[in-house]
Amino acid sequence: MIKPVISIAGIVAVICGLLVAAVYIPMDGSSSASDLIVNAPGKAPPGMVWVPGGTFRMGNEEVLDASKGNPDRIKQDEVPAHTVELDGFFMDETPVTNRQFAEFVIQTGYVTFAERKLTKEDFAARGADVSAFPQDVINPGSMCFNPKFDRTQLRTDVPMWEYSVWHIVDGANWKHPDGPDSTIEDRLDHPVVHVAWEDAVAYAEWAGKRLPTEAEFEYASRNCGKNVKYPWGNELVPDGTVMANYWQGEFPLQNRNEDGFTVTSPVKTFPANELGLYDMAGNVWEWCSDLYSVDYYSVSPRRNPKGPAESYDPDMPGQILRVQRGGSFLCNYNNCTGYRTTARGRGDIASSSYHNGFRCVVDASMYPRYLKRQEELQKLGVSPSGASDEKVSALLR
Ligand SMILES: [Ca+2]
Ligand SMILES: [Ca+2]
Repeated sequence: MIKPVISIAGIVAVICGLLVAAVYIPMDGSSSASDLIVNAPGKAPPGMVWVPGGTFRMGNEEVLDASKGNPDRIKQDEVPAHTVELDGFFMDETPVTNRQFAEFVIQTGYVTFAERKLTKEDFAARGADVSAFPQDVINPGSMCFNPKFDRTQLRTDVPMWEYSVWHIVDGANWKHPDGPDSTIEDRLDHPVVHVAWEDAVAYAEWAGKRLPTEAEFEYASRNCGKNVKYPWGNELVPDGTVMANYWQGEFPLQNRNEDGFTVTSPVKTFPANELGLYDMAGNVWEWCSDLYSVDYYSVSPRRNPKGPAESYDPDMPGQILRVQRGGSFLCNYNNCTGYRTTARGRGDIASSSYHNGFRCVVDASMYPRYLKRQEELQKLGVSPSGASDEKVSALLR
């Protein structure tokens, strides 16, 4: 037997290239897929992989029919599926880790949203309705799971019920994920959490990168847009193997913890998808650049969609919402099923939480600028994998 030796990158390029050739059928003449960026503009930045451009059906192809039930908990915002053409881009292999975020903070002195003593005006400037705020100055803090939630009062049949088991913890932030008494020192290679959207953008700009668009995230998660329910295929637990960090059992009453993690897990604990991307499902929800609107898929442009001009969600009226993707360690079958490749999430820009992080991308147009930035950061002694244990300890002291 002769085993052909083909690199994973080669296979991916071929698969994605074929997909472009096979799927693209010009419909409206508004654009031509032949000029999509498929080939990488150069060597992949450290810790990133090239996602070749292509054409795919974004969203969920299922026709929602209440009489047939909805075991996957597909939401109305995932339909209609629609054709999207994307240029290629480099994507971080993993969510940004505490170690990487620490280096950013060491270099810049950046203070995250959750660490700031904010006023009503700060929240109002980010779209929040502050009329019900009890005081003018809001203590620094962030959203955590409330293990002491009232089980007798739990109702899971109302919209947004998940929030009833959350609470804001004073002093919770990226350095103290469970509250002031907790630390990241034993979680340096876990995704950073408690980052608001503006914190994620600040990091990305510093690194010479940007947040992915929602379309880029879904396309990459689905291995260049393949019709797969999960980044690893169509079965949630193939051969009994849990493939990502999510919640096994009935949320929020029972966590069987079959994957070994009740909160975040170190990145790369679970297998990568075909492109070499880790944690695209589960672990933490990841901020995207787009504003969120429930009905965006009906009006989304075909080429490189970047989201609506205004956010809209009838369940969260008046709030400015940005898309989050991929689901978190809290997602499970009776709750959000956010680990499905087409599942959409969203977050208020004036908020952060303990299951929410991000990763970055670099597209072809940014690549030359990125290389210059990478050189500058190298001169400052910044490693792409983040700060050393010693540097983080010094920062936390
Ligand atoms: Ca878990
Ligand atoms: Ca994730």
